[in-house]
Amino acid sequence: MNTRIAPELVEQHNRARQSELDADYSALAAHLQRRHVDIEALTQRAGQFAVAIPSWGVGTGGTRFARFPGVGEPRHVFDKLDDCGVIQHLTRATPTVSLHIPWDDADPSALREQASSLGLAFDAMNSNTFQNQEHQAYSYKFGSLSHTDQATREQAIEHNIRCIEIGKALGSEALTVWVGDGSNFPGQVHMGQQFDRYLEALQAVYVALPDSWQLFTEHKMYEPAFYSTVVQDWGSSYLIASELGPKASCLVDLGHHAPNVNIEMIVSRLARFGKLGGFHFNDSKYGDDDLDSGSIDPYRLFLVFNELVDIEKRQGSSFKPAYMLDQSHNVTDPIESLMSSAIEVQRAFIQASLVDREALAGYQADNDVMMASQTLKQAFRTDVDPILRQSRKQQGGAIDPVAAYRESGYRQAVSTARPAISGSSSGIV
Ligand code: AFD
Ligand code: MN
Ligand code: MN
Repeated sequence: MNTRIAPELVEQHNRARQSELDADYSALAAHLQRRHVDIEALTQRAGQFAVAIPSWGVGTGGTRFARFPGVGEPRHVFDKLDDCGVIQHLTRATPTVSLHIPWDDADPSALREQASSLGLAFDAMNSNTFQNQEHQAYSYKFGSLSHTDQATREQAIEHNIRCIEIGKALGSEALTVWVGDGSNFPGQVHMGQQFDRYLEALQAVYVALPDSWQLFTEHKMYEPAFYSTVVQDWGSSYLIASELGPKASCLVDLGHHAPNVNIEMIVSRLARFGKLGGFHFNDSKYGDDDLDSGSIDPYRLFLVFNELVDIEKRQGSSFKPAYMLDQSHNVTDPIESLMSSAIEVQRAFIQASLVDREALAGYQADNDVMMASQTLKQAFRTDVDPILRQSRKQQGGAIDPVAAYRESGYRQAVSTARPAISGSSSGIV
């Protein structure tokens, strides 16, 4: 079965939208020219933007109550790669895939071959010690890298080292470590000793990292542990990354903070001390909701990118945090959600690139609060969609990826080859 989108379909799709795009693009070019902004430079910049797709994001997600499978869901990692290939083909903003082990365990050379045939490469590897795996000797019920039992900690260390080995064979260059370790009741654990055990165990993983690799430590305030977590916040994450050494840095998942926390301030702090490693983009209303990026609070996403663009201007091209999506798609087609999320993140990046930083610095120096705030708003209010559409079209993507995907009938086509996964597998992916 052909699991690719035909290039002719995309060409036809684009032809039908060409004149509308031309009109919108020249109108925006004229508008930006009045602001002394070169639209072509921005379109180039949009073309350089990339965000990784989480392999687990192409399957339908669920909650602890239920999971409602969609049609034609990927059965295994090779199907997942096919879906990621579609997302990249249509958006041209997602050239890499982030794998989760053991969910995506498969022959590395077969994975590499399929990925490259789809124009994809591999991003950060993700270890999984928040679930028990088949045939494992020790349970993670009471923790993994921070467990009170040494043999359990060693098992978790071994798993992480295995993820590095697989990643080396795939051409990945980073390991993201997120653990469910923590406690559910006051008094359940000695919080200081638990953190010490975690640090010692992660150090053993760190020494196994190749020189060119990075280790990302991902914090999360709660869930599955509901009283305390061992990597609770960006402060703990920063301490871990500092203790480990220069190859370790912090990963900021937008959903992993207390409500209303100022995430852009965290971004600024971590970058200032060289420990901002990367992101898991998503959006949330109440907790770690894993909703589509930019679907709830696009201004917050913009403000995060406002910091990132500012840091990039100061630090130059050496500043390259890893961008990944981490979402759970429970009620939408995951391919549609991932395409529109990648575009939302790219949009925030381009809007943030529009901020008149010289003017902003002047207003800040003069304590002109209103004009400083208006300077950000002016960039945020600019409809940069023609730039994103133009960039996609120039690179062989679709002007409107969701529409092109629906026109292709991809989901229906793969559903015959991918029968529904039987059994009720509830749970968050
Ligand atoms: C978790 C974390 C972490 C993990 C993922 C797995 O965000 O990134 O890899 O979800 O589903 O909540
Ligand atoms: Mn995450
Ligand atoms: Mn999460």
